[in-house]
Amino acid sequence: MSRTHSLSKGLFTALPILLAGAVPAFAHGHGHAGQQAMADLIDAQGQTKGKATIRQGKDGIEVDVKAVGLPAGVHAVHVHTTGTCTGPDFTSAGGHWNPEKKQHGHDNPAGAHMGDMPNMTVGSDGTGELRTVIKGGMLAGGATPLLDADGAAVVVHAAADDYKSDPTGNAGGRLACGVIKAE
Ligand SMILES: [Cu+2]
Repeated sequence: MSRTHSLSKGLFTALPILLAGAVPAFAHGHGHAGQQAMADLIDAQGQTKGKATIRQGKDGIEVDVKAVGLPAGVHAVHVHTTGTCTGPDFTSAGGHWNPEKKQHGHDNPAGAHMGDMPNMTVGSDGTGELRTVIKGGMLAGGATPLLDADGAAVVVHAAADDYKSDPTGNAGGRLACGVIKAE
């Protein structure tokens, strides 16, 4: 009788410690406040074209773009400097996010913009995915956060980025745009 009692008491003592140990793993998987964001991509007609998920990782900003309903082919994808997507041309999103005042493109000796990302290949089914890391980028906090006063946007272009032509990479028009919103 007294043996059973002390055993269950020991279990209840251990429970808060087990729960406390589980909290950091849970918080990491779901992002901290201000450390995760998303963007709904829309086209010139306001139709949904997929979404982007954006997280703060330890090496930079992790971007995962899942696009739907786009023309097959290779498309440039960038983070642009202003969080406004006004169709049909989406010039409202401004140029590429470029807090370090560099030139465009990873193949440009004077590059690259922080918002420069690899091209995304869209298949014949109209879907494409781009997963990349913007090295050294900060979503919030720091000297040049992505989510500053005027926000930022993800833009998918009509053509491929040549990774060197300043300032646009010859990427053509803006097919889809998504305002990045903190979650
Ligand atoms: Cu762009």
